[in-house]
Amino acid sequence: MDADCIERRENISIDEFVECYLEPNKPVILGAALTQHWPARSDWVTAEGTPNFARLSALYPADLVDVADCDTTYFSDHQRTTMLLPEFIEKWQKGEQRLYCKDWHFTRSSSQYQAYQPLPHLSNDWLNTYYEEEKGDDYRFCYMGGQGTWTPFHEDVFRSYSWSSNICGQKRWILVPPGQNHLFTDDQGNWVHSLVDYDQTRFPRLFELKKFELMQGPGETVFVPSGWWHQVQNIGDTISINHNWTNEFNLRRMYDRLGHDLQSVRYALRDVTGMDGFEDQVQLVLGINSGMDFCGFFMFVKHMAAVYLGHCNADPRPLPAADSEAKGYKSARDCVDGYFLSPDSTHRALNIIDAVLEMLESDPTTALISGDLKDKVFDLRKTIKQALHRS
Ligand SMILES: O=C(O)CCC(=O)C(=O)O
Ligand SMILES: [Fe+2]
Repeated sequence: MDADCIERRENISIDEFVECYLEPNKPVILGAALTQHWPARSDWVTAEGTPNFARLSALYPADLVDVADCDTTYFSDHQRTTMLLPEFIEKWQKGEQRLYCKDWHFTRSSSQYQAYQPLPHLSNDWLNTYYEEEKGDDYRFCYMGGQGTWTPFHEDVFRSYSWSSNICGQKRWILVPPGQNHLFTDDQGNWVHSLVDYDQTRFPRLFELKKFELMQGPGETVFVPSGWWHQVQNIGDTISINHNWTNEFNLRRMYDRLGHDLQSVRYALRDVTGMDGFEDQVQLVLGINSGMDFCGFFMFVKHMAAVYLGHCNADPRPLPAADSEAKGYKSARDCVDGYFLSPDSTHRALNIIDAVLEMLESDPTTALISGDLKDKVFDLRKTIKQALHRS
């Protein structure tokens, strides 16, 4: 595939983003002007455009961060250690190893100031709304590392979308559209660690892979669609802010992924298929492996359905104040742009929720597991239908 055929958009309305990229699940690079006003883009960076090491250490002196050694392999990832952020920054400056600070939940500790705000186009974020409100957790990260640090080939959790904005530096991305797992999976069911350095005897058909490559410059944002595998390499000292996120447009994909993972667990436990409580054991393992079982998925959907049912019954929430200097972080729900709260958007979201719940309700697994999941799904669908009918 052409090396540079991922579109770059400098100026794009939310409507156009939804129509051309979010709904069709297509990648896009959003222009640097959109992040220009983020405090992180000036506070974390020197006038020369390099990381402001001293400032970062001063802002986050006590944060424990996960640091990957990019010259090692640990299952599908690199080996990782934990250290204080200033310790990592010191090692980074020395540059003796390719160390990469990853998945740092920097918004948790920093109540000092709002370093950024998700672009309005990317603000319809059910994953962070749910995790923040129900689990006290989040999928908001910062990544920092020097020349050649990289993230191995992977697909994101829950078949979520990701967005990644460069605060400074550049990233080289390889993006692989869904449906090609057979080309990058070996006889043992393991996927390839790196698309640029691999054993051809283990992955003889990898050369057939359809893929896109792109360079992401300072300030630019990459939208990674749902189910697109990717590998990322930093060019020079690079810092990025990344979110995993989901919404109505990939809810079906999220559900399909759960069904696929369920089949893998069933297969792994095939020797004990007939035992008492087998389906509950499968759910237990599914929850551990995939981060969510069927009931967990339902709780997630129910939470978001309640948000939209609230919109049907009351005035839409006012637009969030555009005050990026505000102290403390805005909740995921408060970042959602008004575009996604309109009556049309609310109807669309509830209709999609109902369609996915219909699949969950009629899935044989739903009736097999203990508890009354099927009844709960039925009841929620009834409430949604009534609300859709009323409004
Ligand atoms: O920037 C990186 O190293 C990895 C980013 C990534 O995998 C993502 O945003 O989903
Ligand atoms: Fe990723």
